[in-house]
Amino acid sequence: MSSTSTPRKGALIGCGFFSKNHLHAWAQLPGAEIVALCDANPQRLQEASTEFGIDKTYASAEELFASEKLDFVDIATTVGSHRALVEMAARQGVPCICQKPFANTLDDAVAMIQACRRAGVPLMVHENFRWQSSIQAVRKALDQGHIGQPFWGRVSFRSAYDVFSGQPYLATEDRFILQDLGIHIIDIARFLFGEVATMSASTTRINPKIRGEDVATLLMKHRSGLTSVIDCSYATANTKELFPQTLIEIDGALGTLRLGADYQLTIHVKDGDTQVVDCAPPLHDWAQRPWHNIQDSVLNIQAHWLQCLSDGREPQTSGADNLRTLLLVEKAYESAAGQQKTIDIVKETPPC
Ligand code: NAD
Ligand code: 89Y
Repeated sequence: MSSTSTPRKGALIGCGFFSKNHLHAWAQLPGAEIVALCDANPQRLQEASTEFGIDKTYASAEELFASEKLDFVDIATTVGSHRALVEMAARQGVPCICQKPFANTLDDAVAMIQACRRAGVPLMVHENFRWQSSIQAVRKALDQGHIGQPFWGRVSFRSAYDVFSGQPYLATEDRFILQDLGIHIIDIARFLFGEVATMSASTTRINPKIRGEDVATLLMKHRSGLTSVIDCSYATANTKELFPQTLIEIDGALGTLRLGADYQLTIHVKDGDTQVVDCAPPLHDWAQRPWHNIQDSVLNIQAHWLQCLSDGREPQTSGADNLRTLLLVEKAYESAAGQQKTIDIVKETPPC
């Protein structure tokens, strides 16, 4: 859609902690206009309505769909409500974006994918980490072939940042870091290294005040032959707190890539140059450090959604694509519960 066309009319369901980022990003994108808000919590609904100047508000998705003619809906609720809301959007024929984690079970994910497919409506999971400026820079450097064929990679997220004050539900669920954060890191590994053939995992809980695991380490063999290590921790007090930065190491036949602290990407070519690229994200006028990296990726994924709607293309992280990430999360829990048993991911991929 060109910038002179009428913006697509969208509604946002779920006006909680993270939704402000969606709303700021939509306001920055000329191709969309959020015309209505929905939240079961009247106070949150009112606050978002006032802050973003969106007058039409609904206490339930049923009322929203009954009253508004929408070009898309953006679901920013927590995982327990996703299936009912996505299936409702599909019944109404409304294209939808759904926040991560997409589903609590693979069955729920498959049901949502099939409902949208049957209804012929596009579905994208809001898997935004791959849209961070630094992750895109790593992908570009790989594509440029500087380091030749990659054979080993590490994607790492280690922090002691207090995520529980903003998102208290993260402390009380049975599953924590893999389901909440590891899911992004696994998606980055798929984005950079391709699909996974086998995987094993170990998890542990260090923080006694939370219910789920806060440390996870995965060893994966990709179908290309590359080996990757994925490591995540919310129990790691580094000398410098880097939340929410993902660090990356990739070794290739001709050199190495290192995405280090503060978004500095070092590309070293064997017997050649070493180049350092600053891939820090822009600080939008609505963003706050240290979240600006994630906030910029929200803008980028929402722009991608609008572009895909205009082009009639499937979004990169469609429901069907995200099912592969979810499967890896599910199997990582299974492997960790079974003494790090190695799981054949190819055999386990659900038909969809
Ligand atoms: P939150 O609990 O602060 O907000 C969720 C809101 O949804 C609440 O206000 C709740 O009342 C509303 N809600 C729930 N079910 C509803 C329903 N059926 N109808 C209407 N309203 C309903 O949660 P949050 O911290 O904003 O997180 C939301 C989602 O965003 C989570 O899945 C979380 O994992 C995800 N998240 C993603 C990122 C990212 O970078 N992609 C970052 C943080 C959070
Ligand atoms: O919920 C998580 C996410 O998706 O990104 C970071 C986060 O907010 C806390 O781990």
